[in-house]
Amino acid sequence: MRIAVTGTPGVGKSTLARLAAERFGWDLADVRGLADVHGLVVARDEDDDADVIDVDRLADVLEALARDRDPAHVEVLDGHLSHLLPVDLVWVVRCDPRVLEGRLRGRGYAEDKVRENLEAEAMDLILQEALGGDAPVVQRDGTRRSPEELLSAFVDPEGNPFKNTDLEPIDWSDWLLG
Ligand code: DAT
Repeated sequence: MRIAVTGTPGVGKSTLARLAAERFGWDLADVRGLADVHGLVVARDEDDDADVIDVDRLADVLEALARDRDPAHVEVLDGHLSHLLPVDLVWVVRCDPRVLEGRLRGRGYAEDKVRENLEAEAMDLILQEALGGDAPVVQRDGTRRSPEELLSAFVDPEGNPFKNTDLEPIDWSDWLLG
């Protein structure tokens, strides 16, 4: 089975995905790396300073790979597009825009790119996209949790990722209005 670890850039996806893979012996892959390996980074969006990935074709590749896999085998798929790919479960990691802002600025993102990502986070954009898919969606706020605490909020100690499948309530509309 495949778990998408998704969320706005900077929320802590890679940190969580790496920790989960290490803790439970799961495989780890990231969307950007897979797209690269399969020749599916199709363009570069200079305005957005981001690579454009052919998500539909990557979905076909991942579908084919899953057919050859033992269903008990767990793979975590890290990336802000991972919820658009064939997965069995989606983990949406969240981070308060007031904290996320510092992380994105620390990455050297341009002002409009920082703003765009903070607005997307405050408006639950990725959560809404994920809810439009077929897989169950779990949402957790990582703002005041260490990576360890965040992992424990997604998965039970035995590594059963289907134990908690609910959406933690999150409302950052005050940030949007402020
Ligand atoms: P993403 O993969 O979503 O872009 P990341 O895992 O690279 O995010 O983390 C972004 C930054 O935030 C990085 O400097 C590590 C830090 N970070 C990640 N998880 C955290 C957590 N739970 N608490 C505090 N800082 C965290």
